[in-house]
Order: sequence, then structure tokens, then C-alpha cells
Amino acid sequence: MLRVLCLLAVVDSVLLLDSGMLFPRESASREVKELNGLWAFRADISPSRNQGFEEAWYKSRLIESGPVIDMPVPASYNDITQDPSLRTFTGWVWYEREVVVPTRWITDEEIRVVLRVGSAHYYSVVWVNGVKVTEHNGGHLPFEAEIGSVIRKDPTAKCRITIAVNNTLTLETLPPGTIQYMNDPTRYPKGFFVQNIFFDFFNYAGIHRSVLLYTTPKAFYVDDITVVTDFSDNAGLVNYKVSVKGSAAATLKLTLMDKEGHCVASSSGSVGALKVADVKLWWPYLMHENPGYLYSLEVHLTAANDKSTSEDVYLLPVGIRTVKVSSTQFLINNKPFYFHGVNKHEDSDIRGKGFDWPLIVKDFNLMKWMGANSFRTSHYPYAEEILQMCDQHGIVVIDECPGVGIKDIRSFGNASLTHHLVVMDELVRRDKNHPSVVMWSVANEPASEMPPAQFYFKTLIKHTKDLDPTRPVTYITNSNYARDLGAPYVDVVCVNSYFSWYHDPGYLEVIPIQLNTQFEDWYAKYQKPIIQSEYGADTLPGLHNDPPLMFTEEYQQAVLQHYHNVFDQKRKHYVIGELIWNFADFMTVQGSITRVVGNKKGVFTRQRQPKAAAFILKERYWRLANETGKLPYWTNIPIYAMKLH
Ligand code: BDP
Repeated sequence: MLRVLCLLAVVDSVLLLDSGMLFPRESASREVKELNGLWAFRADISPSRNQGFEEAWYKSRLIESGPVIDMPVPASYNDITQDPSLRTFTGWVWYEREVVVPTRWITDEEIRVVLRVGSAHYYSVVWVNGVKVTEHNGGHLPFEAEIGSVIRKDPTAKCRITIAVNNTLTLETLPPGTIQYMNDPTRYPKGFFVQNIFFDFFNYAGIHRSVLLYTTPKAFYVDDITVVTDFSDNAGLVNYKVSVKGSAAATLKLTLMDKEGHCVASSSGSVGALKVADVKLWWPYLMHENPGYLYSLEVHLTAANDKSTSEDVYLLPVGIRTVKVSSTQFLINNKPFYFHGVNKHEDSDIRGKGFDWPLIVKDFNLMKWMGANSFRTSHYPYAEEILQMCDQHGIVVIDECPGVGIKDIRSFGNASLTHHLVVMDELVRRDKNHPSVVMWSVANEPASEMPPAQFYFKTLIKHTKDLDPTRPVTYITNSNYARDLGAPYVDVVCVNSYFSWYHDPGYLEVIPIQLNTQFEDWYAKYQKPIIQSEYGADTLPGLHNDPPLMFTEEYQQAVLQHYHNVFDQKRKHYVIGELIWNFADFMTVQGSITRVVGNKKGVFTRQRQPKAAAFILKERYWRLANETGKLPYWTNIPIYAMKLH
């Protein structure tokens, strides 16, 4: 009983924001309408970038205030046209689309109609039929607005949705940046300015994820669900809390179903625990013959008056598993888990950071092909559909917020910290129910040796733990173990290092000693498990040299092998994972002469073709899986992967 009460307290602590952000799913009471496709688009190229607001472009059709072009949604706008100024545009761009809303959604006052944007980078303002319905600060998380009252004002009118998006990064955005005006007329054209950034990927912008309309009942609806799972022996436990919005007195019924649709537990009331006999746990890929097992939690709200009965139904996939950290191990379901995986980016040709199913499925096939059991969402939250795939396939995720490039001391100020806390609220609210998410990462390579970093990370990490006491929290460091001021607060030390690349370039022989020292130093100081969260080398596919020279395929292979030798020593003790930088080549700014049309540290090209290093990782990861996962007769191993065994 005490255990149940403790977990219920955990469930309770997550709900700090005033509404939920459940992924829109169709059900008996909910409909979803995708608004993806071609939208009208115009960049505001006025020197102030403010013409759109001054002239209120949202008040009428966009084409009436100037020329428009076709823009696909979802996609970054940067690589869609031949216009170099749009590629690097900084400021407001305007999107617009007219939508046919089903008549019933308008005439039936009992329907709640919600407009949802999966993500738009960075700051967004949204109007419906010229009426502002919401704005959102932040480029990687969803936001929504109820629009029923606006579209009901004139039921005969089309529903015109206008979204203005501004990609400007400042010292208080996440990631941070600065705008620098170049005022010397002898060197720069009039009004010339640049967007400085402190991170190593292209600042793609636009509407990056799906725009949807969805419905729920209006009188009452399921606003949020939090589940926290546990098990003991054969019994699983799903502690839940459902938050209901609306005025009607409704009855809540919960049913947990297995994969075959059989009810395995049921309950009523907004807070409680479901007990599952003969539980099938959620296991990572390659750790069990049946990974990614998901139950389905049906949350059913009903209310009746003298005339009718109404209901709201929401189905949440639930994986039952636990996560724990000791001083030397990362435990999933009380068994040691070793991360052998990748760091990724949301990045591809033409669509930039735009959501794309073919790309996502291809990436999952590649990760499973190479035996990767995990990835980090470097350096920002990825699309929810990606996490859903991870849940289903058992791919373990370190979920990172966009706190990348916090290098300027002014980005440790109050305004930055406050925004960072809100972003963590939004991230945890969105991703808390994914069994695949096993750890939060609050930042990547901040200037954690600067004095204000101590208070900043202490506060941020504590806040994240308060939001979700069930998952460990980390940030990714590349600073010296002796000077890192945030490390005392993390649960797992995640270190990036590029020996023989940025340090001692070309000298492969330094890797064993430097990597060994790195691990020994960090462990001696903190006695916390360590993940090598990045390592790698830029490599041009098809470039060869033996003995290995930097940028050749041979050099990337050699770097990996040198690192792996040390990992194999240390993983017997306290090293709990290795994540290659990077899964695939990705686009960067032109500002650095160390980048030739992007960062080439991928083990796959940007088009997802393997470099030689991909085969080294494949062999290693399957070997590691066989050592730790007991899977000789793994049923899902495709024929091509079987050959290795
Ligand atoms: C690391 C950063 C990552 C970079 C990588 C590199 O975390 O974003 O892309 O270096 O330089 O320090 O390739």
C-alpha cells in the first residue's frame, strides 16, 4: 500500500502546467483532420521584418497583401526554393491555409474544436479568420488553441488559418543566439545583419510538424493522463492520474487491454492503480525476445442527463517498466542496460527538419539493422511520432531539451532560466508517458564552468526531478571534470570527447590514454555511471587512405576501434553506454570553415547510405547485444542481420 501511495505522489507531481498536451488520437468521441500539404507563404523581407504586423496581414487572405508562394507543411522553408535569401532568412514568415471544417463540427455546439501545431520554429502567432487564437515561444514542442467560438461566428465562412513564425534566436531563447548588425557602410550593405548561433546545426525554420484540427466533447473531456509503472514478481502496476476538464459531472472508467485486446485490469476514479497479473514488461530492443510490449489504456468518461448520454474516450499506449540508476549501472526492469546507440538530428535533404514518415521509417530500419538499442534526441525534442515508434520497437531514448549552445554568460540569467524551466515543463508534459524515454537531458555542452552555471543547473535539474521523480536527469558535458559546476546534480555523467580530432588531430595513439584518463577522472570524482555521449570523426564517403588520414573512411573506422577498446575495459565497471556522433551527416551553418556542406561525422551519409564505419558499429552492437541480451534465436532478426551470428 505504501508503495502505491508513494507512486501516486509521483504521478501527482508531474502536473504543473494548467492543461495537458495529449497526442491527438481518433476514438469513438474524437476526430482528427490533418492540415498538411501546400500552404500559402510569404517571408516579411521589410527591413524591420515587421510589415506583416503593421499591415495586419492576418486580417485578410495573404495573397491580398502581396505575392505568395507554395510552401509544403510540414517542412523547413529554407531548402525549398532557389532563393539564397530565403535559405538564410531571419525574421517573420507567414503561412496561410483555408480549411473546410465539417459542418457538424460547427453546428454542434457540444463539440470542442482544437487547432494543434506539432511544432514551428521558433516563435509562433496563430490567427483564425483574423482573430488571434494563440502564440507560442519555442521551436520544438506542440501548442494548441480551442477555435470553436471563432469558427462559429460566421458558420458560412471558410476557416482561414494564418501562422506567423519567427526564427530569430536571442540570448533568452533555447537554443540561444544573437543578432549582430554590421553598420560599416564601406564593408556591408545597408541593414546587413547576421544571426549568430553557438551550436553546430543549421537553424532550419518553418512549420516542422503536422498541423491538425481535432475534436473532443465540450462539456467534459480527458485533458491529461499520467501513468507511472512498476512491477513486483509477476504483477505489474500502472499508477494513473486522469485530469478531466469541463463542467459536467462525469464518470470515469479505465480499462487496460493487452495486445490481443483482452481486458487485464480495470478501475474507476481519476487517481488509482491498475494491477496486472502475469505482466508482460516493456523491454528494450535486443534485450528480450519480445521488446516494446505495449498495453492500451482506455480512458472512458461518460455523463448522462435526462435526454442523452455523452462520452469521451482516449486510448493511451502503456509500457510497464522501471528505470533505476546505481553508482555503476543503469537498470531497466532491474537488469543492467548498456546503451549501444546513436545521436541523431532531425535533418534531411530538401525538407530540413520537417517531419517525414519515409525518412523516419528508414532511420528505424537502419538503427535496427546496425543493432542500435538507443538514441539521444540531440539537441532538441523530436516529433512525438518518433517516440511512439521507439515505444513500439523498444528503442531507448535520452530525451533532450533544446538547451544547446548555452555559452554566453548572459544566457544564465533569470529570463533564460525561467524559459528553460517552462520548456522542461512542456517537454515532460508531452513525453512523460513514453516507456522508451528513460532519462531527461536538460542541456548539451553548456559553459558549465562559468560561475552562474552552478545555480542554473542545480535549479533546472531539481525542477526536472520534481516534475518527474521517476526518471534520472542529466546534461551533456564536454568540460573538464574538475571545473564542471553542474555535474554534482546529475544522476548519470554524460561526456562528449573528440580525442584525435579536435584535440591532437591526426594522432590516433592518444585515444587510449586520454579516454582512459577521462573515465577515471570523472568516476573518481563523482562515482556515477558514465555514458560516452558523443565521439566520432568527420568522414567523406569514398575518401580513402591507408595509413588512415583524417576525413577518410579508414580514419573514422580507426577512431571508433580505438574508442571501443577502452569502452570494453570500462564497461565492466561503470561505463554504461556509448553513442556515436552521429547517426547521419547533417547540415550546418556556413559560418565555420571546418564544415564542408555540413557536418560529416555521420556513419551514414545524409542520404542514409552507410560509410565503412557503419559496418564496424553493426558488428560491435550485435556482439554487445549477444553478450548482454541472451538472444540466440531472436525471432525478429532479419536474414541480413542473422549472418553476423
Ligand atoms: C559536439 C556537439 C555537437 C557537434 C559535435 C561536432 O555537441 O553538436 O556537432 O561536437 O563538432 O561538441 O561534430
